[in-house]
Amino acid sequence: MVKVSDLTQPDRTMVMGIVNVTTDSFSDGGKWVELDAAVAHAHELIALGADMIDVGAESTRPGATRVVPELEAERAATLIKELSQAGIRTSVDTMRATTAQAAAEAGVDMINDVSGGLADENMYKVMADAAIPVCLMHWRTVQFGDAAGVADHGGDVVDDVHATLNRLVDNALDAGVEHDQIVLDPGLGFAKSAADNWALLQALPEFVAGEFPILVGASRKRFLTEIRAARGLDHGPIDADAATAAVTALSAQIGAWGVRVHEVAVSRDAVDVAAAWKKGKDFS
Ligand code: PMM
Repeated sequence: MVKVSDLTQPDRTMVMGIVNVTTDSFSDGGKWVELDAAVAHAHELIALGADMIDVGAESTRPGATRVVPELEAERAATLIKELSQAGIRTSVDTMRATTAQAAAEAGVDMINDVSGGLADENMYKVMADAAIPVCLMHWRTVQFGDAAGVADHGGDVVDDVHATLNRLVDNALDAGVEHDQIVLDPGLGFAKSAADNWALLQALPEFVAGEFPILVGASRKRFLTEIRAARGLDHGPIDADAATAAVTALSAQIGAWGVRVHEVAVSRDAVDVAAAWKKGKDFS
């Protein structure tokens, strides 16, 4: 049985590099769809300091159409098998139990479900049977698969995320997932306004002080591109890499378990800075 502690970095925040083998992810879609390119990109991210690779084979970007289940499972499992044989730790970013199952058979180390297990009635059982860590993310939506729009979080987004994550944890525990296999994620950008995202980041210390390790996924999201847009600068997803690294540094200082990022090098620098800062000593 693999536990979250097996993936935890002893003295610092864990850096998860993203490789999306999709045709339409909002920032890197289409680029890594060929297996060789995806494998090479994953190796590059590891060389730059990623601790594990999050493999996504279905985009959740607003307006995305869902990938045929068999194709998603095959794309994800093929890449995961290749990486796992090369000794690279992986997670699978999926809302489908069949894909999670295929990934588990291919040697994946963690199941990362942006629906928190709610999109597929078989997911919690697959998670429990796989006996590996799971990341349960907050996403309030009537229809999983499309992150468009801003959901009604009942007045206080922080309260809603706390309450919903608690419910997801209960679901997972009831299905047999172990307590020390659960990571939680507030789900930045998923049906949330920029104000919602900032409120959640402001509340990050509360989340980190809770019972479960916290993963932060801010990378290249629109609320970060808005910072440069407000100053009239270029503000494509890639232009948000510096803001992403700033979120990483602050999340690391607050004690987040991990960050999920596209541009690994700067975020790894940021977590190393936070670690050295905390210790008051260097890395030699
Ligand atoms: N964001 C995206 C996809 N998967 N998983 C977790 N746990 N947390 C996130 O914030 C998250 C995620 C969307 O970003 P992408 O399309 O660039 O992968």
